[in-house]
Amino acid sequence: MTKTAVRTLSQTKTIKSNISAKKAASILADYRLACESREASLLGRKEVFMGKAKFGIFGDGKELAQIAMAKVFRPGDFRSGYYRDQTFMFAIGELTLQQYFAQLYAHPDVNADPASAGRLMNGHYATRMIDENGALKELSKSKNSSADISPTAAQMPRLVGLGYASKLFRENKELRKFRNLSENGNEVAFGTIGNASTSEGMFFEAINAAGVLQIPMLMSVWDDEYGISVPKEYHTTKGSISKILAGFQRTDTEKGFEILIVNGWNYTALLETYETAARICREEHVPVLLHVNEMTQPQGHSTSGSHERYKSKDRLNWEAEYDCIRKMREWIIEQEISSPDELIALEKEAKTTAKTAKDAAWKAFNEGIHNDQKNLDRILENASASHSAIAGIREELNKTINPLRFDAVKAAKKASRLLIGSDDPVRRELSDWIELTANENMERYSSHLYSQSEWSALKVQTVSPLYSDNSSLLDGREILQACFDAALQRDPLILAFGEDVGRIGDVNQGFAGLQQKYGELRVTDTGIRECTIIGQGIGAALRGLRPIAEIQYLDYFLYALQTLSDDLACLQYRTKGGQKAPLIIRTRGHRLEGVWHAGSPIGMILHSLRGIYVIVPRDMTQAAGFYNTMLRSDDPALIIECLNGYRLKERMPDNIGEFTVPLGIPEILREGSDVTIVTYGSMCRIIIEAAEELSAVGISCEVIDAQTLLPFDIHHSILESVRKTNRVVFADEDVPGGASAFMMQKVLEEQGAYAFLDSRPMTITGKEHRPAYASDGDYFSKPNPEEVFDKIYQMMRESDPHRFHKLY
Ligand SMILES: Cc1ncc(C[n+]2csc(CCOP(=O)(O)OP(=O)(O)O)c2C)c(N)n1
Ligand SMILES: [Mg+2]
Repeated sequence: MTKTAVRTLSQTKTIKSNISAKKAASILADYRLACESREASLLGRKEVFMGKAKFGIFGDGKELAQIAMAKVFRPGDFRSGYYRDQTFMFAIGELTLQQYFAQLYAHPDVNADPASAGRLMNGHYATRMIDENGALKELSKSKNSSADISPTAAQMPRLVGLGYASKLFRENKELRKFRNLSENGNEVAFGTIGNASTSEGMFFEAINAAGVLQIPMLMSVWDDEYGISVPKEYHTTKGSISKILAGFQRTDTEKGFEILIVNGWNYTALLETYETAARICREEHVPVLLHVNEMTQPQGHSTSGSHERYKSKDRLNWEAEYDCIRKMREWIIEQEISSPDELIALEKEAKTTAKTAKDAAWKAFNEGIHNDQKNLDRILENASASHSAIAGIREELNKTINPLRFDAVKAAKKASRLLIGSDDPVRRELSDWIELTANENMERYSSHLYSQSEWSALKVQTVSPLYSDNSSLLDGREILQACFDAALQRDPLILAFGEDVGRIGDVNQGFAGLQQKYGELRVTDTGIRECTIIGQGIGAALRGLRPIAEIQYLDYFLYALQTLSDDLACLQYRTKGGQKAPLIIRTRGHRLEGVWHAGSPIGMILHSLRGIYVIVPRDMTQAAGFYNTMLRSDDPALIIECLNGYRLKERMPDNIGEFTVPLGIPEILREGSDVTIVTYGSMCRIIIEAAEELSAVGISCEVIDAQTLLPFDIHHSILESVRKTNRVVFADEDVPGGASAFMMQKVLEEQGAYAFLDSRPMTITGKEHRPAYASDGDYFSKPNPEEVFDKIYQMMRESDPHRFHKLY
């Protein structure tokens, strides 16, 4: 076959004459699955309209392509897809009809909804890749689906990483022994996306990255010509993604993609096309784009509306005629594989199967709620005789149709309020029920933001740095380089990549010489594509590798933020501990100069990345200790190095690859008795300088380096300092109300330090605008030692004007 043109494989073939009984059975099994899946979609929509579920989005119209895709999906393979893929998940045996409905109802039990334990809308698929202890399962033996998210095209960055891992497992001989993770990199990363979502920037970025990396990524575009109500002309130049990506087609002389086109209603062509696509991907490690055209949406986009509002009569008629199940049915009859009567019977069975599963899911969903409510009902019943108002509350609760958990909680709390001040023992019983239920619901709805396994970053053993008389004084960058060298030496699963990380060992030379030492697969340059650098890391980490993905400067972090926030930060949470990606994101920030080289939007990070630890080491020794900690844990972390610290001198610990710094433990850099100053990162040096000046006028500052912002001071040590000084200042380079406000909330509200304050708490921050350029721009935009001095002096003057006279 020529490699120069986009290809359309053969259209429906006649197999009437030579079809075997076995083949016929397999075709009918496929047809049955398609019918069951369709029934699930139809029933799902009804459940929403009956008020039993809140929202529904279904895979009808996409069934046959997904069955074809499932046939070539092998153990060890990975999917990164979107909400239309129910039929695929059924076909690979990783979703039952009952689980499908359990998710529709938001059943908060991992056994009922293994993908999300009721935490996500329906249509978000995932397999459980880690066991109940948090250990990775044998991923090379299971069929794996990475956990779906809702933002369109947001599955793309991660897909790059899933494919990239296969390349590493195949090409890096040191990884051969990890057969629990990969069989020689034979695994294909299957992506799915809707036609309209290909308009997103990250789709194009990911396609380009996959072409550059030459990874086994099989990208299917489900093309139904619409994105909700908006037709293809508004989404895609020339209305066709395969047409505009034709330039990616590989040729005999140039690497690229294989691009294949097939219609979504053509069963045999789909089977054949997927066979070809998977073979190319798996054997040759060449990415394939498979454009599946002429798909339909029999029920429209979702339960939010009906497509009759925006599709023409002609389009609706066409969709009815080209419905893939109808087309397959016609073909089965035409090929005499089965008779219309037999098919009617099969279709009836499919209806019953789907309905039975739906009923079972609904029953199980309600049973859990009912059991909780039963215990409360007993308490309310006991109280009813003596409290008629409680009898009313009970009656009201029992009358509620399809009650949810919150109905019982509301009733219990209402009843409790009626007993305020009473010594009736029912009050105690109600309180106990409320507390128990709150704990259970905490576990149901709020567990697993971070790892809860034995490898949690918070459980890594602390090992102090060791120094000897001849410990050398080196540039900060050399400390980091030695740490990375030791890590790469210690663990073949560790790798690092990013812009300029490979050949020159990053722009500040933390990896200097390490590509030469460990090879291009361990220390690697990438294109300028922050979002897919992160995706490359997420996918690789999901597959058991230990990537350090570098974002060159914190100022360019915004390109990566969406993927970090929507995908990585909530991964453990949204799967309730079913998946983990212990990715380390390395970047550098704080203190350089100018609008795009200043690096301090820490509030933005803290507000969007709960679920990722945020570490802000003040120097490179602390940074090395944090890398060592995180590389021994299974949590993801962002480590922000100080841009101006690479050439400052530090002493090299003798155990550079071994010592660890614990998370959430602030360090007192200078003891004092008048005011506690909480800061982090590069500001530590500025605050210390100011503290020295302040001590000359008799003000004693206690300077505390928070070290990590997520988690923040887990043992409340700052409270102890404030108890002593009775004054507190939070200082950083972020905007007013940014990370300083975060720290203030933690210390004053959470730790309760407000009770010990003699002065108004204060924040010292950068200006609201981005920092101006050059040294003066920096000085007047960000906190400087003089400003810190003045503000703290003024604070002291307010409390003791006789001792501290007017400054200016
Ligand atoms: C970033 C983002 N923008 C908007 C939405 C809302 N939305 C959900 S699905 C969808 C249309 C997607 O169409 P397409 O990719 O063609 O997939 P289809 O539903 O047609 O299979 C939109 C706009 C979203 N989920 N994410
Ligand atoms: Mg579409």
